[in-house]
Amino acid sequence: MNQKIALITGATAGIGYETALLLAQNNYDLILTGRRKDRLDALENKLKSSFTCKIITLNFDIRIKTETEDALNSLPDEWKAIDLLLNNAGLAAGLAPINSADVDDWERMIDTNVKGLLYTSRIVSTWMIERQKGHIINISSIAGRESYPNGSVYCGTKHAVEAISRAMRIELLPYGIKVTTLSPGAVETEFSVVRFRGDQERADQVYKGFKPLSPKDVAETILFISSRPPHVNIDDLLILPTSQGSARDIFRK
Ligand code: NDP
Ligand code: 8X3
Repeated sequence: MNQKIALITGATAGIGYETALLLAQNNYDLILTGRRKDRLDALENKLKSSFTCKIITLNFDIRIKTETEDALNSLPDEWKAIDLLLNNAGLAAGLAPINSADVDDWERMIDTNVKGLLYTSRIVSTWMIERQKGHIINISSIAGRESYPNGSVYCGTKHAVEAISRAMRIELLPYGIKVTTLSPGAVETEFSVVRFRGDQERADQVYKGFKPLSPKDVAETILFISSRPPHVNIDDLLILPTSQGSARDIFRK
């Protein structure tokens, strides 16, 4: 085994995928999760052919409590010594006002972004408490600090992540466990394609006329956060593209 173990939820795309690549280069063994098994297998092969790290992939839907519990509890004991948990799996579904938004979209966002994060954190924090060490990084969003029209529930889920994160931070203080809230602005990933149900043209409009963050920019920030000395915790960090000043203020040329 390498010296450190990281568990990344939602490693099949975007921020989670890039973070897996970067942590593999930085002496982490990795537990990688997601629903798309073909992508998990491809990532595992890529990492194993390029780096010396060990990999376990767990293919489950984080919205389903029993699937999440069974997958995590199936880990061999030596893999439960997780140093870094990146609660990253998440999505926005739709962009619509309160009176006409799709209720199923609300369920997907709440179940993934809030309940999935909670199911995972409950189990992994128990293991961290036993070892009196660990670091949990919760991916929130600028939408966790501001609300924008037609995004009530996505913004609501990310505000919940911020609140949960702050409480976790205090609850886990006695055990020396670090908790960080990391809130990105616009990052060009599959996020908008998912939000607009596969409409690539509409997704492209989101990033038009300015340079958004890349998932690698966020991965590098995660590596920085996770490599601070034991007495330093990056508590709460907002990272935005230079052209973005708030959730709704993006300077486009
Ligand atoms: P992507 O769509 O590129 O990646 C999302 C990841 O989450 C995928 O690996 C996906 O895996 C996983 N995921 C989604 N739903 C589930 C589920 N039910 N069970 C298990 N895994 C799931 O988006 P990003 O990389 O951009 O998003 C990562 C995080 O960053 C999210 O929490 C998002 O809210 C947040 N964020 C994104 C921003 C952006 O502008 N892109 C800005 C701020 C925050 P699979 O589909 O294989 O299950
Ligand atoms: C993703 C960024 O502004 O689309 O969390 O909500 S935003």
